[in-house]
Amino acid sequence: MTAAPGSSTGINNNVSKTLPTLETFAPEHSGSALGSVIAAIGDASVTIASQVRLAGLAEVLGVTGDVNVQGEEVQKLDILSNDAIISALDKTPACAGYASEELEQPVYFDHAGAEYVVVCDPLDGSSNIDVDVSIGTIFAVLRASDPVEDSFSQAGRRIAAAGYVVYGPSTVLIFSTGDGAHGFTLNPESGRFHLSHEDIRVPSQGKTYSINEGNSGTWDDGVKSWAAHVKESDKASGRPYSLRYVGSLVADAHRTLLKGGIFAYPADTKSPEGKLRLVYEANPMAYVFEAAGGAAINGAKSILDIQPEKLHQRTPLVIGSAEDVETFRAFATGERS
Ligand code: P6P
Repeated sequence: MTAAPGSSTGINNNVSKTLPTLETFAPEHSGSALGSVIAAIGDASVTIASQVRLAGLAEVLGVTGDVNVQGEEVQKLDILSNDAIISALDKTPACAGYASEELEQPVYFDHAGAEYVVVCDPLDGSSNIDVDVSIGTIFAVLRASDPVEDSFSQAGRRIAAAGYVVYGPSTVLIFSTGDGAHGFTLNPESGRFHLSHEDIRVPSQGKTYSINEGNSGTWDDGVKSWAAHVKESDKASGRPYSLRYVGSLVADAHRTLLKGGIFAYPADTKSPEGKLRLVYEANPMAYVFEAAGGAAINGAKSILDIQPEKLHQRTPLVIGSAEDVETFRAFATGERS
């Protein structure tokens, strides 16, 4: 196959240039304060994508030797990603503050009258960096409270916008402002995101389940019963489901958002509160899934209705197709056995 004119890859890259960009897609946002915050996160993710792509060559692989507030080994790309986002938001007058998995406390910007704050896991799944598995940035935008310090304890239901960026074979930014979810794919030649997934709808039921089966000995009886249920053979209900588990939340969530099915990281005896973080991992994912017609619970109730008590608190997280999440809830609460 010969390369298309002007392209070194054989893919006609001119098409993407006619598609709406992150800035032009939502006229009600482009130029708005909220749009400027989303655009800033998009700009930072372009920088992060280039660093992820060069990880091996730029010798940013490996660890800094430090440990973050979570007690986890810090990968160099975690820090570079966090710095890229802070730098972008520091240049965004609409952003008053930023909280991150990489920071014990939020940072605040000297932006008088700024309307929003951002919460973020700048590089989720970073333990997969060295083995070239898809990783990602997860974010939510909340309205700034008065005092601004109270902004970060708002329940997910109050999110103004949320989404994630998956650094995989392509770099895709998914975001929602509450009514539908949309995807933009980065054109690495232009450095711009172009609309590639308009109005994503999570299928009402899927064919895959995504959970770390290695933890099955630590699950409670309800989760064990659910896991047995999805593995039973029953053609009428599309079972058994296939297991798909990357071990990178953004990768597992993105597949589930587009194809349906269910992702679950339930509480277990190792992680009695769950492993994933409520404010900057579960809430943004829950917001996107509900906006796309899916569901997101902690096993019993909607993630978005949980009142955060601490910035870095953990939660069980179950996201996916509405019917699949409801089946999980029924088993997890003992309604079914
Ligand atoms: P486990 C990655 O470390 C992460 O925080 C999420 O991205 C992922 O879903 C989860 O942990 C994987 O955890 O215990 O299955 O390795």
